[in-house]
Amino acid sequence: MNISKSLFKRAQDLLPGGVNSPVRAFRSVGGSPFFTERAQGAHLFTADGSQLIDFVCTWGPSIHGHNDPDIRNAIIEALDKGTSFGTPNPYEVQMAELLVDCVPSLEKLRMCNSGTEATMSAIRLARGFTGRDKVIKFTGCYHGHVDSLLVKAGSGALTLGHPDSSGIPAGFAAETIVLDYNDSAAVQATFNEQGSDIAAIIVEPYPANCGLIMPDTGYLELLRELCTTHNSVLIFDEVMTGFRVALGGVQEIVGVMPDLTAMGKIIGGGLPVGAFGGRADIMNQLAPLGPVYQAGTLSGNPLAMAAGITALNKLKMLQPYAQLEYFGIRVRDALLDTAKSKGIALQVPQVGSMFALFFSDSPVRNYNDAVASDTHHFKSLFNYALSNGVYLPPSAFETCFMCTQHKGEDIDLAIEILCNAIRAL
Ligand code: KE4
Repeated sequence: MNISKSLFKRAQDLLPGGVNSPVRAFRSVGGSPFFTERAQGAHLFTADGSQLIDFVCTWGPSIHGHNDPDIRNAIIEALDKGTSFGTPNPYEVQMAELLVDCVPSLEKLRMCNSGTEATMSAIRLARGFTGRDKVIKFTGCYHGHVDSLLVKAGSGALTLGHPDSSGIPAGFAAETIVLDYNDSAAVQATFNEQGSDIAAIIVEPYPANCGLIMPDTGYLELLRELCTTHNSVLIFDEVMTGFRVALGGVQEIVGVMPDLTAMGKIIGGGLPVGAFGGRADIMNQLAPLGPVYQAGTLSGNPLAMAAGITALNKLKMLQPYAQLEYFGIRVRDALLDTAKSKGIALQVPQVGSMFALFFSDSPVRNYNDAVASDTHHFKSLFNYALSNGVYLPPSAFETCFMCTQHKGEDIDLAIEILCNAIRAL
């Protein structure tokens, strides 16, 4: 850990907290972060010479495993033609056709450079389309560091104890209505009182930024019904779940069609990317057609498009979702069985290759349940696992990811180490 420690010291002199994204700083799990030298398949190789089985998968993008050879070759092939043109390029059309083919609700879309840009643009578009200002979000959901959405946010904001970021003008936050996820009465009452002022609901259909939370039966359908009745825009933030839980994301699984969808992560194949799209009548409000402005120097960048096209085509060809579900269930059941044998209260919500760990007596249905879980147990488990070669997200308020390369001895070894971590509590 000496090389990582010296790198971290240099980093801290120049980067706030020594990181370019807060959750990487290990602030809630103690110690200092390792630095990654390279990554391959299900493994990270640290600057200190350690090999780790990775359950973060760079926060979701590497569903095919790190440094996938097909994605690499696609990037190299694109690179031979240049890195950025600032003009339309053929890859953008191919990507757009792929996304519309994969995601049920997409009629039109626009590429951008991060999930944050995608949700920020979708919110602006919904406000421009409806002429309304209010937006509903849900406590614990994280939609990137968008000013108006950093209110009771999850992920790193929650991890570091600042779910309401400073630096957000009160006027911005005043336009954001924050409700508890899975509270049907609250969202119904809010629309009854002020439905004609509500531009949009933005929701992670499966919230995965305060651990992993699943919707109550009928909840997503209720959000759809309320938006339809009140002419508000339903935005699914599928930056994390898109192409992860199914090729068409949560909307394919539950059959609830949002008006707009925010996307990111997997569709960039590991390079910077975001996208938002949905109903053509809404998307056509975007410049240069309509009055809602949105732009980006590197939007549709050929390298990122080439990487994302390959990642998506590989998902279409392989359809790895049954395999990923099998991996997720194996880990979930092993952890639950071990915790039960030790008399430890553990919940392991799991969907496909996503799972979370809540040390809690009862299932976690919302933010309050999540923050009431035992984060000290999580910290102990995280550090035991890391010291034995398994890297979990460095926060109790994140979600674990697996990839198609978590197979054979890797998954067996990881399960053994995670179960030993529970036994050591
Ligand atoms: P980015 O701007 O980080 O590309 O995407 C923001 C975003 C939007 N919506 C959802 C549902 C997200 O999960 C994210 C980003 N996810 C976090 C992990 N929980 C990224 C990791 C980080 O912030 O370093």
